[in-house]
Amino acid sequence: MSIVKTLGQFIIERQKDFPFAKGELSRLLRDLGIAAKIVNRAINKAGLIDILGEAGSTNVQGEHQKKLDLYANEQFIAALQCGGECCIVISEENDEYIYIDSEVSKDAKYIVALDPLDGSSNIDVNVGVGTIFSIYRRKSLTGHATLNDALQKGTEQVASGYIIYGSSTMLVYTTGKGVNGFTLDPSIGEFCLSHPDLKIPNSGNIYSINEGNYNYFPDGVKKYIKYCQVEDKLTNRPYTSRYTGSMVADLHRTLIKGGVFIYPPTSGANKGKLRLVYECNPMAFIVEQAGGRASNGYNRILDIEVEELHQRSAIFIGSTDMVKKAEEFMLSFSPQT
Ligand code: P6P
Repeated sequence: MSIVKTLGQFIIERQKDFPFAKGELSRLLRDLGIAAKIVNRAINKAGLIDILGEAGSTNVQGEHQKKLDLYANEQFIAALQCGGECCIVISEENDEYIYIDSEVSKDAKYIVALDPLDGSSNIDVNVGVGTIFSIYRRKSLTGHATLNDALQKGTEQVASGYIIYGSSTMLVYTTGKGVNGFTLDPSIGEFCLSHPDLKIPNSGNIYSINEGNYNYFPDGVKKYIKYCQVEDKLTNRPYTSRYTGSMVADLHRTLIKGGVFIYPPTSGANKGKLRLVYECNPMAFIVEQAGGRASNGYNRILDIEVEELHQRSAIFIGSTDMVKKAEEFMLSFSPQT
């Protein structure tokens, strides 16, 4: 009978990967795991306790109603405030960064960037949604951490991960020593190691993009989509198209099965839609650690300079061979200006 290894046990066991670690990162990951379980409980009950509603309305109990993404945001920020290891939180739900000014966090050295509930518009149709997190070490050594500590390139991440609230709830993360996946066992309320040392296939046959925007795509993307659709037995084409509108769900499938996920620039949004700091960078760190590739069609995502908290970026991410092929089309038909 195989021994169940919980997230907590795994984190402690892997602490030896960081000889100078004093347990702060381990405690930070634990705090995120606790918030994930609380949010998971709310998502699973959302249809029953009527918290799907729009913010501002009241639920059947007459309580002030919170949208689930606001609830998720509050839960993750509360867990980080109580945990004492985080000094700044960046969240999709907050225009400005949140400085955690509390006695318990006075020596905190980590910065956490969050998309607390990505794809939340899919909740009421029961499509998988997720939380994405990215962890940095503050650069300043004294005084209050500032915006300058928050604006760091993806290569500076010390850890990143996501939680997918799907048919099962999983937490997948990396600290730069590979990628490991944990599935929540509701019967014991623990995330248990289920996908050790995850590796993305070098190639695949699934392309994932919102083809409804086809007319607004750069020529390189249009030509790549046609390439995916042409029959060619040698290269396993035509590929299959899969797109849920939830980045975490699409990228989790891509990580497990292989494939390419693209959210390109469009004529209406020349930087793309997805956010660099709390969507593209954390997912790029994970996919690269699993052996894949992530770019904006021209440059490595993790090398992109971060100039503002809610900066957007195009993203081509997934199996190395497929991302490289898409980049070839971008270079040939939509050269970087
Ligand atoms: P579109 C969800 O709103 C999200 O931020 C990502 O999770 C998802 O990949 C993308 O936007 C979907 O955007 O324009 O295809 O609906």
